[in-house]
Amino acid sequence: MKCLLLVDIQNGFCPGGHLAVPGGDAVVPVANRLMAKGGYDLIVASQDWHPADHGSFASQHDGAAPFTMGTLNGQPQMLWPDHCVEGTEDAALRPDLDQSRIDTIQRKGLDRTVDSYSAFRDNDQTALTGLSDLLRARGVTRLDVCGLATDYCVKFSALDARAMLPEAHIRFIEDASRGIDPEGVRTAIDEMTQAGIAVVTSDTVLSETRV
Ligand code: VGL
Ligand code: ZN
Repeated sequence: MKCLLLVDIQNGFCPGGHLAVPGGDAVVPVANRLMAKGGYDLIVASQDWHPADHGSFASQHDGAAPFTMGTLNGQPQMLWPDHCVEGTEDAALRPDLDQSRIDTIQRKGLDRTVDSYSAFRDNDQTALTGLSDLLRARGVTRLDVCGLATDYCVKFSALDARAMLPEAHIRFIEDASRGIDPEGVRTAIDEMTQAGIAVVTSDTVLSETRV
């Protein structure tokens, strides 16, 4: 069972969005190609979905500027611009993403007291989203992860997949992903590689199904 996890390919993380990732929109055609021709049995898209008063927003901390460190529930927390507020255009999946091929949407970040970069669990690693149970129930043995942003939600989702699905082969698809900070992207790729996650391109994935 081969699964594709598309992380947070939402308006908010693309140019024009509230937490725009440079070149974020460029992942959409690659993701569409992977969904159409990657030979996946299951396609899951995660969606960052915050209440308007989420504690990761700088606006909820007196005088704090976005992209500075603060605290949330006693833990260090990067403070973000307000983004992906539930039900808004910013939180919608990109309209050019072929949603007809997505089997399941996994929302995350609903609890205002903790951030949730990973599609599998909150940052304090307490509450699970249910995605690991779904992938186990579906017998997923191969999981490819890509999307936005490489240095946050993609990295944490891939590392959690590695930890929570020890039997599965996990890959990160580099050209179907973009990051917020170039240095953070390099670190993310190092961390994923060290954890045993393979770094591949969409060409590699598509060549497996090409006849
Ligand atoms: C993300 C920061 C805050 C992401 C989500 O999708 O990478 N980053 N919320
Ligand atoms: Zn968020």
